[in-house]
Amino acid sequence: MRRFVYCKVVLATSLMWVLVDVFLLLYFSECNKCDDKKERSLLPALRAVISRNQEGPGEMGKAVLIPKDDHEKMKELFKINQFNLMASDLIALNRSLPDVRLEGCKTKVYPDELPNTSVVIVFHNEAWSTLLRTVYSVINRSPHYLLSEVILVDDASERDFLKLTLENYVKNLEVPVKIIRMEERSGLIRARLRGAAASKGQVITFLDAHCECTLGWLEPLLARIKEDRKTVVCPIIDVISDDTFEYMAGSDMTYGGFNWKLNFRWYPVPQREMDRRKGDRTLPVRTPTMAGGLFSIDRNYFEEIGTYDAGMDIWGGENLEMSFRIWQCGGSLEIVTCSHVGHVFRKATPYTFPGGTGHVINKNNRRLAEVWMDEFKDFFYIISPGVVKVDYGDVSVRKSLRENLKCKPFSWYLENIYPDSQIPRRYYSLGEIRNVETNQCLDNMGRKENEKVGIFNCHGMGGNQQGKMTS
Ligand SMILES: [Mn+2]
Repeated sequence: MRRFVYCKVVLATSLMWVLVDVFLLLYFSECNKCDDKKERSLLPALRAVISRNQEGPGEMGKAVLIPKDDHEKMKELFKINQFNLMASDLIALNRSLPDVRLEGCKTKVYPDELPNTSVVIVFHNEAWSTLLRTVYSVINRSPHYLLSEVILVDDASERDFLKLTLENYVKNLEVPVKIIRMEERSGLIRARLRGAAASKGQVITFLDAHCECTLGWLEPLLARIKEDRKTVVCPIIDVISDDTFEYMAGSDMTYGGFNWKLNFRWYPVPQREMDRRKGDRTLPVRTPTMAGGLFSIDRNYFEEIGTYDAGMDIWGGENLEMSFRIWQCGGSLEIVTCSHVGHVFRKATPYTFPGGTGHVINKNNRRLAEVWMDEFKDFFYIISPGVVKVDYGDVSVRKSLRENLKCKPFSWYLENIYPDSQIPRRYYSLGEIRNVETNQCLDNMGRKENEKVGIFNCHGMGGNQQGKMTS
């Protein structure tokens, strides 16, 4: 009996020493710049040890699988936010994540004097667990001297827990969290404008309400803005599965573009951009467009360049509008490949679009095309004939902004920033290719590039029968 007690004591003390060793090891390996007073406290290191020892659901970004018995309930809950709410609710609000950065990113040293940032997060009926996990990941993985505040803009949510419960909860967080309420449903664009106006940081970082920031996400973004204040920067957007909440690293080999219908799309980073960076994948990628959900911008530059087009409704097109504007008006847009932030990508939107999804997006795209695309807007109108019928409001303010900023033409953008665009810089003619005898037209039959075209009865609606003569 005594021997058993003896064993227990020996085991307990050795376990304690192992923990102390792990702690010291982590403390000294994490803290490469130990002269740095700001991060000297033992707390972050301790927290790192604790989070690494967690073995709960979803830790280290692992998938959460719901047992078969709960599948009915799971499917019901899925509909609320169009992601697996049951899985999300099982995961700790401060779950651990893998370090998915390129090796070359882990040892980069950034200047001490970086600008600080406000983080602006707009939400509309967001789930508690995803919203708070976003906030925790920002607070726990950003050096606090770089984080001015977190601003949550509530775009007229209807759920009760997002009211007083949320307000009381965020009071206890380590970083000031401000909640702003829109009086009525206003959409992403106007809500972000409100958040930006209330923010105090030198940089504004916009995030979606279902994100998770990874270790070292912030410094490379701010460092790039410090180097050039007219650079607008995006992290690599990693994928958080909407089914399992598994964390999957995004690629540094894709960048943002768009197709004829002005849909944002990811495309492989072309060779010219690889060559410009001399093959160093840790250097920022110049990207023609951004996805729009996640980016940082110098706050004064945000003002100078004309914030957002407040005439746009709810959501859609604002990311391309901003992308064209930045490039055409003398700034640049980059993906900082050393910064990783996860985002829950969904297959369907859970949001309502007052006025109808199609109408809202057509209106926004029409404003985008009218203000920034010059004669190239015809490509868009020909392929989406419905767009020309929508009332897009008054764009004179945006047109004079373009004039005042002495922005370059869209042809310059296509030539210099997006030469691999589907929209040709030079063309002779646009239209259908019709056999007048049979009234049949060449039709891409919905197939992809470099596949065979087909022949189909002419429908005169453009779309798949739209051709361009380029030489
Ligand atoms: Mn989103």
